[in-house]
Amino acid sequence: MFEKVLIANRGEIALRIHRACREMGIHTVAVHSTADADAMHVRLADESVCIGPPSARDSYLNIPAILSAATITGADAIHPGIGFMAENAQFAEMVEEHGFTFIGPTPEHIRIMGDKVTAKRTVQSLGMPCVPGSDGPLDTVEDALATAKRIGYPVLIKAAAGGGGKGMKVALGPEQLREAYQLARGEARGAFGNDQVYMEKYLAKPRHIEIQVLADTHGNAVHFGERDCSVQRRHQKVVEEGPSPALNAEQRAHIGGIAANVVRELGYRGVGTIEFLFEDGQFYFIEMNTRLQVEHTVTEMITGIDLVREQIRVAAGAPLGYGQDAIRFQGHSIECRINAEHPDTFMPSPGRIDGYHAPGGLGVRVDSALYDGYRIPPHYDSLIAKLVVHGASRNECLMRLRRALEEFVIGGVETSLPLHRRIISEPDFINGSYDIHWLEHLLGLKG
Ligand code: MV4
Repeated sequence: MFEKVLIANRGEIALRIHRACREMGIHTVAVHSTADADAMHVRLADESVCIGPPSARDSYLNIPAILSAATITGADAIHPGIGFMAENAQFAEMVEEHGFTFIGPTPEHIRIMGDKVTAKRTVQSLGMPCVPGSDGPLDTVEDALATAKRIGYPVLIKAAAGGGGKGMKVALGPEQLREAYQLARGEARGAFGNDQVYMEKYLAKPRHIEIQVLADTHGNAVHFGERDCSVQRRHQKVVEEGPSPALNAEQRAHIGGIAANVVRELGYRGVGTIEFLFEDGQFYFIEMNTRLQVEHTVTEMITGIDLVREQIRVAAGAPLGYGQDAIRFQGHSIECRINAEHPDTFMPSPGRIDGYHAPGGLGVRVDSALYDGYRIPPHYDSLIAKLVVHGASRNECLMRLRRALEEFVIGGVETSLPLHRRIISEPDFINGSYDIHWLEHLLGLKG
């Protein structure tokens, strides 16, 4: 096992990784920008290294600075956390070249899944159900028109280098498609330096359901069930829950079995998330994320398994040591992502925390690096806390979440706490009847 892990991240996720390391007897190294000198992840780590100025580009994305910090502190392994370096194949490669272990998949697997066309081809060939669409990239507008004729309108043009919704264009008919095709290519070139696009049948009202997977380096792979992440705004997840109110045990075992099988066949290692659209009882693969996710906590609450610990164990070469049968799903969990942002405009609200009280009690977990007097820097994303609640049933979970949101006090900055109190009081949310457009409709962003 590793003796020392460098955590190449900040905020609540750096703290989350530090906690797993501590419980495994592993020493931790924090890295931080000058803006994060007083951050909780820096305070708690055994050692810390300043890696640059506030701008993420010059600090948390500064590969030479991170590798130098690992060298001077004698770390064995580097955990990239979420965002920043987590899905950067070149970083993973350089980490290994410098003699450290990258706590994550191989650079090859990161690369395959980073190109959405290659990802889809690869998993489809291994039996994954995918959205009907083009067989690879679209080379010409004629190619696009012929594919749309075959699969039927409406269609969606997506960027191969995209993901997370960037550079998507819907077309309802051939006229619109000509325009959407050119627009999508131009936007993709501008945003990613890669104008490759592909086509899918457009699903109008799907849910976003994702399967958590884990594989070791000995040919074992399991799934940990699903999370329903349909409650989102502008591709930012707001509330996640597991199990999905839309699935039964049979559907879960079916898609989970396929997901575990695909990662086993791929020779994948580490944790991963396979994202699906779910409509009319059917699953359609859209993307695979080759990293830990913010909402991994929901899965931890219903399985009782520490996913960061598992991630570190398999990176060190340990076998899983259990099979699918050992993974049991108990009760229900809901996570609220709490951002420092204005309730009406959703603009970031950095500043000094003045008055902080986190809820507690049975079944209540708060993952946050906040403390009273902490200054939220304006340079990074606005996630400041995750409130994750567990209950024996979905109803118990909702009742507990309501009281936890009542207790939560974060003074000094604007937060999304009021939005969460509103969401969980909505009859549609209480009934579990929502799709990926539900929150934006509620907020009046769409017709
Ligand atoms: C889709 C879709 C409808 N049909 N693909 C957006 C993010 C990217 N990961 C995939 N996305 C979508 N792909 C087909 N064929 C609708 C979306 C989509 C979406 C998906 C998941 C969560 C939120 C979303 C919000 C808008 C659109």
